[in-house]
Amino acid sequence: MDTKKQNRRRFLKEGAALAGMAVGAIGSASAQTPGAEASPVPYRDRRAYGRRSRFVNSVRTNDDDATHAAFGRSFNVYTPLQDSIGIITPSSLHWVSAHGYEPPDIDPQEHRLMIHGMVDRPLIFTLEELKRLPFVSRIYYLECQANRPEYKGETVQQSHGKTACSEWTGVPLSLLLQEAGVQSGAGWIVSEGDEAGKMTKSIPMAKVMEDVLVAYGQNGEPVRPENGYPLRLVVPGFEAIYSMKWLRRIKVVDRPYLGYKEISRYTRDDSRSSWFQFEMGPKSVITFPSGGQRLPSRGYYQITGLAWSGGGAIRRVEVSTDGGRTWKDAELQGPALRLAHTRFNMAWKWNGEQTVLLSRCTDELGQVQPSLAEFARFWGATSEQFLSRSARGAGHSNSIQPWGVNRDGSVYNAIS
Ligand SMILES: Nc1nc2c(c(=O)[nH]1)N[C@H]1C(S)=C(S)[C@@H](COP(=O)(O)O)O[C@H]1N2
Ligand SMILES: [Mo]
Repeated sequence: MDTKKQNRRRFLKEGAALAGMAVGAIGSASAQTPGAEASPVPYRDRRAYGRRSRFVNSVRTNDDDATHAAFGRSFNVYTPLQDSIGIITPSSLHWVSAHGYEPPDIDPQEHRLMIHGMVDRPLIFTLEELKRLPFVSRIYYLECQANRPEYKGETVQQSHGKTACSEWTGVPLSLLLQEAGVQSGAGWIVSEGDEAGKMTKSIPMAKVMEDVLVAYGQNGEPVRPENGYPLRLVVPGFEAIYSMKWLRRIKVVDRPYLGYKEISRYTRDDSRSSWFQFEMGPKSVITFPSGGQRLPSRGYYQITGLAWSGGGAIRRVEVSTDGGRTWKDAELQGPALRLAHTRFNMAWKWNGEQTVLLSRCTDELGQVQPSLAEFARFWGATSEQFLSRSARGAGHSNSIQPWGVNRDGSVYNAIS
């Protein structure tokens, strides 16, 4: 019998335990902070563009001063994964990383996308012209390579909130390049954004021809301003820095350009290999229960979380409720799409004792998410060096996230 059925049967059999939950013990188990907006939104304001209930107040935040300092005058906020439901991140809660410049306020009528360099026919598109071309919709996650569990956030928003998953709609970049006619000897593109600092990033041609999108749609709406309106690249599975926002120019070239923003972000001077990191490894995290939340009583819970991998689809997620002594397969709540967040669940009866919860995933390539110790060893360092940030930035940190549960039900980050 599969885990799904087993879980359900166990639930039905022991349903009495659930029904017997003391009335006083029923409280909000989520990290949604109570305290609704002062007054209901007037009827006329609710009609034109929908709003969520005034009792729902999950928001993007950033309390990580170190990241702020590192990025200077940046617009960085994280996704509240502790409140996530399903696999799609609402666009309004999609995390934002912007390097030193405010998201620009772009008039779509004025915006142009130029394709030039090693092409037979340089092209300039208006947004309207792009929208006349064949388009596709794909569900892909994005993740910043600075999404590093060893930075020890208190909540899952702080430790893992630089990832989100959307349905992206747009034109395959391969189609535009076929129109332009890529010349022989061209092996890379340089993409450029339209903010004041004109961010650039070089992308290998093989990836471009495989699955890169020039997206104008996000979750059934135009891409949000902070996420790249009116056009962004979506480079699925790669570090999100490749997914150029406010896309205005693509230059076809013979080699990577190593622009200022390309080598000054997420790279290390002592390691040229970090200039060319692409695919993110398999990663999972339990979103409930997670750091900062509180279990109101002993008894039944659904442990739930998200898993994803730059290597493709998630095939398996295992959960341990005893600090790694034993592991059980979690249920993958379909669809488990390639290069998308995948939701996992597992029924758990908390006996009121102190414990540690872990999740670890395996992707379709057979890659298994490592522990922090394994990850550190791979980079010739120790867990302590990663936790103290002296091994700062090595590799794509995808280590297993432990959440500790205290006897009073409080949940804390137990990384060590
Ligand atoms: N034009 C432009 N594109 C950009 C960036 C930027 O600063 N400017 N940041 C990159 C980085 S480092 C990340 S992690 C992702 C963040 O995408 P999001 O803000 O939509 O979550 O955008 C990438 N694309
Ligand atoms: Mo990033």
